[in-house]
Amino acid sequence: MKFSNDNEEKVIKIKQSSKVALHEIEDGLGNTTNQNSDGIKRCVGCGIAFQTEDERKPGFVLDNVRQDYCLRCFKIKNYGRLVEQEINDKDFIAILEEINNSSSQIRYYYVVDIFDLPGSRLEWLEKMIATKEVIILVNKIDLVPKVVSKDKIIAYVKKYFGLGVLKDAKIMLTSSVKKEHVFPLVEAMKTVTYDQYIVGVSNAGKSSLINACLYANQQAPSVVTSKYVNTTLDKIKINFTKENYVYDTPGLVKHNHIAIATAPSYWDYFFFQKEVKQVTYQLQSGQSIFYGGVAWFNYVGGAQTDETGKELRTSFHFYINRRMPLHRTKTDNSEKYFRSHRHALAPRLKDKDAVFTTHTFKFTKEDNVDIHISGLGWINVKTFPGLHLEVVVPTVDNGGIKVSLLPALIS
Ligand SMILES: Nc1nc2c(ncn2[C@@H]2O[C@H](COP(=O)(O)OP(=O)(O)O)[C@@H](O)[C@H]2O)c(=O)[nH]1
Ligand SMILES: [Mg+2]
Repeated sequence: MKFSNDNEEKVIKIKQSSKVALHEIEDGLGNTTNQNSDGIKRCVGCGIAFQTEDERKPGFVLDNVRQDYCLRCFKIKNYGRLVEQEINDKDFIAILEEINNSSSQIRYYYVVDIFDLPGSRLEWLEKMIATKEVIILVNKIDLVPKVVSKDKIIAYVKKYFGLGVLKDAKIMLTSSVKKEHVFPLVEAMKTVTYDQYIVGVSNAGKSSLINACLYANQQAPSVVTSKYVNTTLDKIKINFTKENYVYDTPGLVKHNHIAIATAPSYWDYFFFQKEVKQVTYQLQSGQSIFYGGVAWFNYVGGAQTDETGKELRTSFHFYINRRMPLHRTKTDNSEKYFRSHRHALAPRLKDKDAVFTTHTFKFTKEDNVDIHISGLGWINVKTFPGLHLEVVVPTVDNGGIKVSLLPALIS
């Protein structure tokens, strides 16, 4: 639906004047964020305190008494609109530090995204929460191809966290779109009567999980979720029973995720709802594969040969978002190809003069590995001595797009 500016104002005003229905919620149950005894009414969508003074600032509402959602959440929820906010990392870190210091007995649910495992980890957050009880929620498990067993994923994640501060944390697989992965979480949450917080990077799916838990518990899902970052602005209190509650929290923006190098209109290519797609290429050295117009992969060299000295092709399995177009080209031409096609390619980079960082992988033995590119999925390959690969990603601030080498998930 499209509105002109004038109309849009009008529609929003009319609609916003009717109270958003949270009628399934009894007093003290469900999303209780705006039923605080301290008197400050908060948005049930993002947790921010309401204000009626400045429309450009977080928490603005037209009618403080009758509305449950701030105008920003109302727009995201009903029109899928992105509304820019002046919120920065410092505010988020302050909220999380305050939480951590608030009590000695806290249970954290640390949410990581299975499609972006390395990119959804935050070292400082892991250090902070490690002093308390932690359950790692490996989320968006619906994205993993069904052939991969749950036990295998758990063993994989356990090994991945095995060397870090969270090595003893319990691991649960979750997905807000699969009931069987929501019920065990609600049950786990309902057994605890001390403070519980759901934490993790922005877009890991924290708020969607809370909503799924509310729904599974026959309460009204009310927290606002979106493909944009900074959707949740402050903590949101959810009561599953009268004695028992969990807080949703804001997530830190992933500065190392490819989405930040593109305009928000392309974010469907990076945050999505369907199982990942596997695309296999049999490549010769000197060939490259492009991810739309945002990054590319080079098979530089080291190819094996047959008895006659002829080069053997190597299989590369790309695990990607279904919407992501891949194109094959010659490595020699790759940067030129990118520069000449950048206007025609989708998704494309915001910065037309983008500079690139090359990640080099040289293998000395046989192995089965995944190269993860934060936001683009992973490339699986069986390595051999001499194999030389590169991943070329746009250079962004804060250390750039995360590219990491992990043992293979699917073998
Ligand atoms: N496929 C899939 N997508 C999810 C899941 N949970 C969340 N998402 C998507 O991930 C994006 C971020 O979700 P949101 O709940 O707002 O994340 P938050 O920032 O951690 O609260 C949205 O586009 C959601 O639709 C899930 O379990 N499976
Ligand atoms: Mg959220």
